[in-house]
Amino acid sequence: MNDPKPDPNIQKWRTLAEKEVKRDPDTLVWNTPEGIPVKPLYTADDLEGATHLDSLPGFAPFVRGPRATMYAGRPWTIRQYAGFSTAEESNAFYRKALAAGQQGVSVAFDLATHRGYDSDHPRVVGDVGKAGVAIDSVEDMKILFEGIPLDQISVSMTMNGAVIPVLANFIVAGEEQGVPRARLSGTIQNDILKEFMVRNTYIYPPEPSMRIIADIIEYTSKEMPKFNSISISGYHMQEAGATLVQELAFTLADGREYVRAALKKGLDVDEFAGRLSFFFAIGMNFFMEAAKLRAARLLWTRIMQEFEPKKPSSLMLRTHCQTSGVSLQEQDPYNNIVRTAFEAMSAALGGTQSLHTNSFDEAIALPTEFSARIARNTQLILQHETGVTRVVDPLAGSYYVESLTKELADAAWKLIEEVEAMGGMTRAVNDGLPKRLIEEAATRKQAAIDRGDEVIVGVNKYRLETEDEIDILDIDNKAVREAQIARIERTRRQRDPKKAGETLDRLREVARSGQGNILEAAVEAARARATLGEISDAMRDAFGDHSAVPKVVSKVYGPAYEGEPEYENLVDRLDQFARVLGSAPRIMVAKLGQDGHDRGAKVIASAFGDLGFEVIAGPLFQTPEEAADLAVKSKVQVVGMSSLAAGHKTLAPQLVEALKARGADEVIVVVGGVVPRQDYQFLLDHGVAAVFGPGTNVLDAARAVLDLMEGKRRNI
Ligand code: MLC
Ligand code: 5AD
Repeated sequence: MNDPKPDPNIQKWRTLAEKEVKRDPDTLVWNTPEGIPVKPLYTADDLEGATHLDSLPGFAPFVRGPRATMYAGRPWTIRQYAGFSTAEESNAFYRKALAAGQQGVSVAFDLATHRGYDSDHPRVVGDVGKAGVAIDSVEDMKILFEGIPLDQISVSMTMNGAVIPVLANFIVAGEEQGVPRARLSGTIQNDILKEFMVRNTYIYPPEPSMRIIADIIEYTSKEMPKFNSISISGYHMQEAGATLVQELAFTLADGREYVRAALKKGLDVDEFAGRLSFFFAIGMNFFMEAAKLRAARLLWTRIMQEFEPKKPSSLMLRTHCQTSGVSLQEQDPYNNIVRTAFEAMSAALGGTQSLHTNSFDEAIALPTEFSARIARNTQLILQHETGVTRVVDPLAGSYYVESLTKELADAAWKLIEEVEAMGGMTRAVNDGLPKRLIEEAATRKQAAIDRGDEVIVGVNKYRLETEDEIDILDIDNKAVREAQIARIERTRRQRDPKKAGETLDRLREVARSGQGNILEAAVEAARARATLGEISDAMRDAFGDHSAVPKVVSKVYGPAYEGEPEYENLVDRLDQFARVLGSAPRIMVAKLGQDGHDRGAKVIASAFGDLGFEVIAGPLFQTPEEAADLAVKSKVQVVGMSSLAAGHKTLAPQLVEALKARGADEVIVVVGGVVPRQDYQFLLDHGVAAVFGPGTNVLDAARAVLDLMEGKRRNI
């Protein structure tokens, strides 16, 4: 647009455009959060410098797709992520879904399992069976896959922290189902770097965590040729607020780091590179998301060429995608079906190999059978009715999409090079750079939504006067926990204790000494019915636990509101209140239980800090008692508990009680996050002063907290 020697035809267009909109057409440029200016018109001129345009699908650099025929030969796998309650209930859910058109299984584990705790551990009382299925030993794993032929159906398991016991249990469950490990097909997420950045279900410190990954790649490349050893994930970065450029760059840089870790084990690159897989989020920026997948394939080929593989498949990026959870809203939730359908179409146009479409009740609770059916059918309709599968890479040649592909690739490459200059992704993660950049982007996005610059239909515009309640899935967490504890006790009673003990000792030794393969040792322990918690603890003995000190970004939310009376008034009110109080009002943002989803907590902490609160960011994974201790020690007036993993009904009342027990009844407790409206009254009856559901404007929340502090108890 700012071409010094504009093409005469473009000049004509500009003149006409100006007449049409009665202003300079440059004002129509949309500056995306990625820093990419999206123009109203793209032409052949925009393709200058793009070197990928002649490539063909199935050939490096795979911009047009990893397969020659893509969906014309075989559509993507409809792979819905699911899991809740017990192995029995999740198994029944999978079998029904497979009978109704789903093509692959994808297991969501509960947070106790993620963090390496058995269901009987005191730290996980609120988490068992809530956000996924509880798995404590091979016995649970066998039930999970009963009647699902593991030599025919591929299984994805989203597991990172407790990846060793979970994969070991899966291998043994397959074996006992009559399927040797060489015939198991599927994927294990096994991507720890993004856990340290955003997802937070880590257990051990970074260094031993990287060894675990290398050991898994080594084991699977030798023993499980049909199994994808890793799913290098950007999904959670976008969920945590990352821009698409950040998602792209950090994911590919993570991938490069894992390749290096595997090479350090002495593996040949062609032994394992073809079984590395990826996972991206697909949000609402329709064309840019499709372009992102094309750019990802281009860049991955570039990265892998450095390692000089011989097999073309070693250069190939294959990916799973999931539609975006954060793009879905609690308000007017049926709109989410529409959002998800657009996102799914974008993933298909980008050339994904496998796809999960979210359910419309995403922002409220886990999917019900009904919402899961609509989500699955969204993909079935896309595959069977729209014709998108008939042609490979139908967006190719679009001036806009090709130009976006190049711009995204260039911008991401720049960031990848920055990470490289820091010494690679493990170093960058240790330094905290990616986390900080993502949290800044998340805070900026929240400000854009709160200000209404970014429109969300039914939330900050076109909001309904009244919202109908929808049916939700509620898990009876107490019953699940009791059933799990009974099964753990039975397993322990029936096993050979000597054998279990010996295999655990051997595992501990392999972990400690650095000699031998950890997964191989864990398979023996799983076979001897050592539990997930015991296997994780044996490794804890060797590696220790990782704990992170929460850091909060500042001066991002505030400056975005600079000069707005609404913001300035609130700052003034807080200032006056601080003068009455004699110091800034103090709020602690708490994360309880094993719920590591901290985007919301971090954004609140950051924005409240800018407004004038003194914010104490509590560490992750606290028990209610630990949180109460910190609140008392920090002399806060308010504790804001952020809950995204459905533990609120157990944990919030316990927090209120713990504060009372410490004589801190005056501390106001508020709860924010994914809390269904059905639960509000329960929380209010149990001493919670206010509940802030999804989609709450941060300034509204701050005003409400201030009102409460000023003694006006009210609910919003
Ligand atoms: C594919 N095939 C073809 C073909 N297309 N053959 C002929 N012609 C074509 N056009 C072949 C492939 O080579 C392969 O065989 C087989 O068909 C299956 O195809 P695929 O493309 O490999 O698909 P799939 O098995 O589904 O694997 C996709 C994947 C994998 C590589 C991306 O890693 C995967 O399934 N990932 C899913 C990850 C996931 O669900 N994660 C959930 C995260 S949820 P062969 O023999 O070559 O294998 C989460 C949320 C949270 O993380 O935070 O909790
Ligand atoms: N069942 C189905 N979907 C789930 N998600 C998380 N846990 C489950 C589960 N148990 C989905 C949601 C969320 C994303 C991380 O994965 O869409 O946003």
